[in-house]
Amino acid sequence: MKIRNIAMAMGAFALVATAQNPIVQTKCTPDPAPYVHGDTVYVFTGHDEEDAEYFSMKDWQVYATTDMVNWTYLGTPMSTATFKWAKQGDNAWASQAIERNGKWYWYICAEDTTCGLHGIGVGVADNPAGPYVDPIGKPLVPGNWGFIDPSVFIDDDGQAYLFWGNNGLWYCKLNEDMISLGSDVIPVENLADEKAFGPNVMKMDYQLHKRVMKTGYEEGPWVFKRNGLYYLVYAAGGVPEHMAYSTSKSIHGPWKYRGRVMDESTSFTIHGGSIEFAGRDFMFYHTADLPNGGGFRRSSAVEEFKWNPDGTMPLIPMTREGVKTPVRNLNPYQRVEAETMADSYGLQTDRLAGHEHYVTSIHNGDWLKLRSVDFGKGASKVKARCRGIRPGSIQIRVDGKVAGEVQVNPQSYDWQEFEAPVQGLEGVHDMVFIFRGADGELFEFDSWIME
Ligand code: FUB
Repeated sequence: MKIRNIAMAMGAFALVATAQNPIVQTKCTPDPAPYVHGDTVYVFTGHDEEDAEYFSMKDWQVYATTDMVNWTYLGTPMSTATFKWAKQGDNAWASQAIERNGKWYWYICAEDTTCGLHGIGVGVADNPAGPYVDPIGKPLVPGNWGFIDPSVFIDDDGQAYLFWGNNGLWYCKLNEDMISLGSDVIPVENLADEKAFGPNVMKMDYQLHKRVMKTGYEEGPWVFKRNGLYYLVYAAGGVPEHMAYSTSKSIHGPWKYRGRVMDESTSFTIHGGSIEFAGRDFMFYHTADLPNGGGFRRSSAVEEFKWNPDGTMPLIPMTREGVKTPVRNLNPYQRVEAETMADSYGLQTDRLAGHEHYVTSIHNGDWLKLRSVDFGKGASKVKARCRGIRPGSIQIRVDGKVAGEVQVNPQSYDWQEFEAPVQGLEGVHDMVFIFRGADGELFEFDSWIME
């Protein structure tokens, strides 16, 4: 994925200077499932391997933001190893998480080894970043054809529901414990009804190797309620998928097809979902838009949109620009995790569970960008926490000018703080850290703060 060339790195920086999508550049992040909790948006994603030529997915990741433009990696707290019943090291497909009574319930699909088909599982944690455990030690919904892509929803009366399905749509009630079913599994029978789920289309089925009639609904349900109406957003029309939606006055249907929400993405799948955050609305989806992206190397993206006054959803264009106006500015006088970034080139984040995360695989010319940093009346010093045995520096640039440069020479794998004076930093600006040093991997970077 990486092309280590300083001219290319700087060229890439110039080209993507205003790009917000994909929202994460350090890893592939398919099947984004956003969740608003207080002043934070969490996005739970899958993880396509960087070299995947077919679905190759082993674990699930979490990212968070408070401003919708700077994203913090919270780690990779669940993998197939969390679920003893699952095939290990593969088939860790789409997921969605929700908080209830202080516990986090993360519904995933993975291969149920008893039948070799995907089933639905649930991980539970006290914190969105984990650690997660499988509280039942078996699939919540045992494997069956098309049993992928769980979407969880809690209605106003407290009743929780789980929807899921590819080439089929099923749902059931969840008990209040969120880890047991509160009803039978109910199939939605009328997927071929065009008034319910949109046009049926003849499409190539890549598993059957022939053209087949596809229903409007394909996979990736995303269920929510707005102004008393239930919305079901889904990947539609076979592959390549677009995003469409249906609505209903009851969670039990009947569903009424309402139209397209997004056209086909650069990836042949388009899993996503919407949130309202800070009085604004955002739609998440995935694309193949990383430099090494592809249909099996997908990345989360987000667009802001406005609801139509009559409660219908607009057709939301996909952009590289993404969210133009941050929800709030970033405070550089509180410690900022190094793995918080709006954009980056070259460097990586760790692949760990737990709460300690850092930026690694830093090479000469790599950079990371933060948007909308509020320096207020002026910063005079920057401190950076780093470790490693290969020295280098972090150059701070704002509006193309060098504001300071931290020399980093830890000479050990213990975290140490390095500092440098900064100048000319007042008011609100985007800021870039450019990493410099000899060829090869440099130090690791944990966090920074300004004074
Ligand atoms: O990421 C694996 C599968 O691809 C998901 O479960 C589907 O929704 C599609 O995005």
